[in-house]
Amino acid sequence: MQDTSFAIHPGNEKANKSTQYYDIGNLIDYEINQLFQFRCERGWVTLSFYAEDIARITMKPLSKPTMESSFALMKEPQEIETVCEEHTQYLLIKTAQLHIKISKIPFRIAAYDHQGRVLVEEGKRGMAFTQKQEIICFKEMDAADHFYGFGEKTSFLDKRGEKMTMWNTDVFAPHNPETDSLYESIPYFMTIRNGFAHGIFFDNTYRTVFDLKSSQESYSFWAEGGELDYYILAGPTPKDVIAQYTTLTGRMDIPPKWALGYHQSRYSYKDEQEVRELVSLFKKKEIPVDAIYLDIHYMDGYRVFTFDYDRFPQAHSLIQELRAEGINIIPIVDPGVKQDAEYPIYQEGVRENHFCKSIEGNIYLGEVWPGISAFPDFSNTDVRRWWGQKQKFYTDMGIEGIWNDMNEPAVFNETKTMDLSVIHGNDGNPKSHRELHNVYGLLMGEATYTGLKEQLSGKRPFVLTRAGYAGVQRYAAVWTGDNRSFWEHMQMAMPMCMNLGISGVPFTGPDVGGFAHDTTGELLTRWTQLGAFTPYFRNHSNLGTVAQEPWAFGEEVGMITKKYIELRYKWLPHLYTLFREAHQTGLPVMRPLVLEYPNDPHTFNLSDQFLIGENVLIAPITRPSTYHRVVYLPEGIWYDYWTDTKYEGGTHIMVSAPLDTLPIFVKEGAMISEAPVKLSTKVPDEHVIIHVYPSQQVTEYVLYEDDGSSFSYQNKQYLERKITCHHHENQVEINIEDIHAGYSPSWKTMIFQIHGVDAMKTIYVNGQEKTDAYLEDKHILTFELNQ
Ligand code: MIG
Repeated sequence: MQDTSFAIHPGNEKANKSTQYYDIGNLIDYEINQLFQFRCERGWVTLSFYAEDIARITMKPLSKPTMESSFALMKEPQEIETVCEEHTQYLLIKTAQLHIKISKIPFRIAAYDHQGRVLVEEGKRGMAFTQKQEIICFKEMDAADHFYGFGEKTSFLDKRGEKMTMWNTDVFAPHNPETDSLYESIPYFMTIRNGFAHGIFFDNTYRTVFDLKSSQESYSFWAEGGELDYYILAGPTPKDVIAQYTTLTGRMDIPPKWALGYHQSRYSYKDEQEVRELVSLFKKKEIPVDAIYLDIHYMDGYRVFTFDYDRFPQAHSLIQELRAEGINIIPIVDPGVKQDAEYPIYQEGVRENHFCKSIEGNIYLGEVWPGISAFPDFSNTDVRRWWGQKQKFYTDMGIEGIWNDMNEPAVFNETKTMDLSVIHGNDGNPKSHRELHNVYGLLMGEATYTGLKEQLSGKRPFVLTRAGYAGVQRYAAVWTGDNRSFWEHMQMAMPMCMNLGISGVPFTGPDVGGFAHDTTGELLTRWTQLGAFTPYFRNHSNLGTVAQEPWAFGEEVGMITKKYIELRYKWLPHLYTLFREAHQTGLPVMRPLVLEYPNDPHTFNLSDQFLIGENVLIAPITRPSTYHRVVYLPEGIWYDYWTDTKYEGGTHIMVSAPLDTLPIFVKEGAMISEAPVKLSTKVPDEHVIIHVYPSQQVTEYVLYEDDGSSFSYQNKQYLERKITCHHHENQVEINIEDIHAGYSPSWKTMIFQIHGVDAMKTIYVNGQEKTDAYLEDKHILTFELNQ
C-alpha cells in the first residue's frame, strides 16, 4: 500500500524483473499403483484419488514429494478403481468421474469430467519452481471462467481479475478493494464456466498467491515454499464442489441454538455494573439477546484465564444470573500469555515447554495486549490439550462460548506477527513459522473447541475465531474482523461472507454497525436488517466509538432494530434447519445467487443481494438516504415477504424500501418455518408456523429440530418432519410425515399459512379434510394442526 505520494515518484518505478522459473520438464518414467508416481526431468509428481471425483496432485522440485499429512484434511486417499490407458504422447487415467491426462513431452496435466468436458488444463506453462524453492502451477483460463471462494477477501464476489495473497494478517487499517491478506487463509477456489463448476484446493500453508489478473490466457497459484499439493474437485455443480471440498476439509457440528441468536458486544463492557445495566436495558426494551461479550478489559492485566477482581468481583454469580435470563457470556481469549514469573499460566507454559521457541531454544517473546508475551505452540498435540484443559477456568463459571482473537497470530511489531524463524515443534516434525503461520489460528481453534467440548460434558460449545485456515469450519464461526462503520463495509460484508460460505465456512458475519469509526442511526438500522440474515449476528464496536446498542439512536432506530432482531428469532426454525444442512452437506446458509443459478449471467458477480438457503432472497439497502433499490429476481415466481405481491423473475425490479423495510423475497414452491418472537433462544416455542408458497408442482420441506444444545442429535435424537404441499384447482393437499422421529419438540401446534390463494379451498391433511381453515386478507389460507 502507498503511504505517501513518494511511493508513486516516477523514479521509484520498478523494472519489470522477471523471476526465473524452471519447468519440471519432460516425463522420464513412471510407476502405476494406488499412487501414480511420475519422474520428470526436474521434479517428481504424484497422482492419487480421494474419491471418484477428487484427485490429488503433488509435485516436488528435484526430489520425491513427502505427501506429509495435512492440517486441513479429514479424509484419507481411497482405493478408487482406475483405468490407465497408455498412449505414445500421453497417459489417460480414468475414474468413473474424472479423467486425468498426463502429457509426456513436456509433462502437463489436464483433467476432464467423464464426458470429456475440460476442467483444468495446462498449456505453455505447467508446474515450475524457482531457485528459492518457490513453486507455481499455471492453468489455462477460459474467457467464460468466473472465480469464487478464496476465503475472506475484500472486493466483489467474482474474483476474476484479482491477485490474492494468503497470509493471515491483522488489518486494522480500513479494508478496501486493494487490501489483500486478511485474517483467514483458505487457499481454495471454485471456477464456474458455462454453468458447470469445478474446484481447486491448494493445500499449502506457506504464503500463497493466486493470480487471476496478470494474464487473460492463464492463471496461477504460487507458494513461497513446500510442495505443490493440490486437489481437483470435479463438480459438476457448484454445490457438488462445496460437498467435495468439505468432504476433504470437514464440516461444522451443529452449533448450539443460542449461538444463532442476537449477540451484543463492545470493546469493552468494562465491569459488572456495565454488563448488568446493559442486560437490564435489553429486558426493559424487550429486545431478544442470547450472548454478551467480554472484551479484553475483563482480564487482570490482560492475562488470559483470569478475571479482574476490581471490575468483576462476582464474575461467577454474574454469569449464573445471566444464564438464568437466557444470556450467555462469551469472553475473549487471545493466544499471548503475559511474561510474568508469578503468573501460573506463564509458569506452567515455561515449565512444561508449551511456548513457541527459536531454534536455539529461547522462548519467542512478542508484544501484545498484556505487554511482552509468549505464544503457545499449538502445533503440538500436548500444547493443544493443555490449552484445552485451561478452558475449564471458564466452563467452571458457566461459560460455553469463547472468542479467539489475535490468533493470526498478531504481534505489535513491523511484520505484525512472530518471527518467521520461530520453530514450531509440530509433534516432532519441526517446521518454521514461515511454514505454519497460516495454521496457527486453526490449531488454536482446534485446541479451544476440543477443550471446551471436553469440559462441557455433552453440551455444544461455541467458538468464534478471527484467524483460520482451510478446515476452520470444524471448530469455529468466523467474524470478518475490524471493519468500520462505513456503508461500503456493510456492502462488502456480503461478498466476503458469501465467498467464505463457498470456502466451506458457513457460520460467518461482520461486526454489525461496524467496529471502528462512529456508526449512525441509519447505518445501524440497515446493518441490523442485513445482520438478521447473516449466519452470525453480532453487534460490536471499538473502544471510543459512539454507543451502538440497538437503542442508542432514539426511538425510530430503536423500534426498527428491535423489529429485525425479533425477525431473526422468528426465522430461527428455518435458519436452524439450514445450519443442519450445512452440518450435513457443507452447503452455506448464506449463498450467492450463482450457487443456485450458475447458468444465469446476472448472478455471476451479484454482490449486493444473497440467498438464505435455496429460495429466500435478501436485498439490503446499502446506501444512506436510499429508499428504493433494484433487485434481481432469477427465473421463477417470487413473493414479496412483507406484502405477498407476486413477481415474475428473470428480471430486475425496482422495490421500495423505507427505513423499516428490508426487501425479502420468497420463491414460489418454497416453505419456511417461523417461531413466535421470544427474548432468548432458550425460551421454548409453543408453536411453529409453516409458510407455504405453493406452486403447481408438489412442494416439499423437511423441517429439522433437536434439543439445540447437546450432541444427542449424533445419536439419532432429532426430528425430521417432511411436509409436502400440492395446490391444485380447488384443493390444497398437505402431507406430513416424520421421516425421523427421534426428538419431540416443545411445540405441539403447527400453524399453516398457505400464501397466494385467491379463494377458499378444500384442505386435506394426510387425506383428512380440514374444515376450520380460514382465508385472511392478502390471500393467506390459515389453519392449525394440533398433535
Ligand atoms: O487490537 O480485543 O478484531 O474485535 O474488540 C485489537 C480488542 C484487538 C481486535 C478485534 C476486535 C476486538 C479488539 N481486538
